[in-house]
Amino acid sequence: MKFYYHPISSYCQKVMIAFYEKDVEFEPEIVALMDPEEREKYREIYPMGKVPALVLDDDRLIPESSIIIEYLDGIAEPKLIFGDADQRRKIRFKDRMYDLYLNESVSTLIFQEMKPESERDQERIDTAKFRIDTMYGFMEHEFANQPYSNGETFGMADCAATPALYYARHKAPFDKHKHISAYWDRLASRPSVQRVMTEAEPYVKAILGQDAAA
Ligand SMILES: N[C@@H](CCC(=O)N[C@@H](CS)C(=O)NCC(=O)O)C(=O)O
Repeated sequence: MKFYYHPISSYCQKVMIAFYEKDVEFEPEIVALMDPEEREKYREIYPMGKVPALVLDDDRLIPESSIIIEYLDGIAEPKLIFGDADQRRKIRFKDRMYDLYLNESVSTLIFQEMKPESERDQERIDTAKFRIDTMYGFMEHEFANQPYSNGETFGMADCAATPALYYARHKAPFDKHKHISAYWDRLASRPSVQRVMTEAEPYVKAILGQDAAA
């Protein structure tokens, strides 16, 4: 299967963590999203133009990070969406929370800061900061009692939280939240996460600067 991605993209990192946790082989294909020609070419594969997307050997297209992980769960262990129906619902809920309110907000801060000050949208920045603070409050409480987002076992929501926290470290530091910091240390010590971050590092340094990858 062919995996269309970019190493700097948090949603792609989320899926790559799942690939490496499961040790599933895939053919990686970097999409240079900054290059208009490559972008147009990629739209022939996935008209929405978003990465990640997976194309199976029988040509079925599977876009969307959570849906790709759900597909991978059907073909390889360990399960990242596990447990009974209620537990699986909770995993999907947290995965969405991390995507929509943590990851999207951290990305907003990164992209807004890349703009000249006069062009920044203060309302968007304030909303992003509010959502990050709210998520940190929720996470600090959760991780006081459990090592991973849905209990004792690493799952899909943790795949989503990892890239969000990787980028948040500098844009919205969580070092004053001791339980989130300990959670980050647990995530960062996983071989799957180390591999994804090592592969991303040269791109992160080149695009976002030396400090972003530190
Ligand atoms: N909901 C999608 C989000 C994917 C997404 O936003 N990908 C970004 C990179 S992190 C992208 O392709 N951006 C290019 C664009 O928006 O055109 C998922 O979970 O896969």
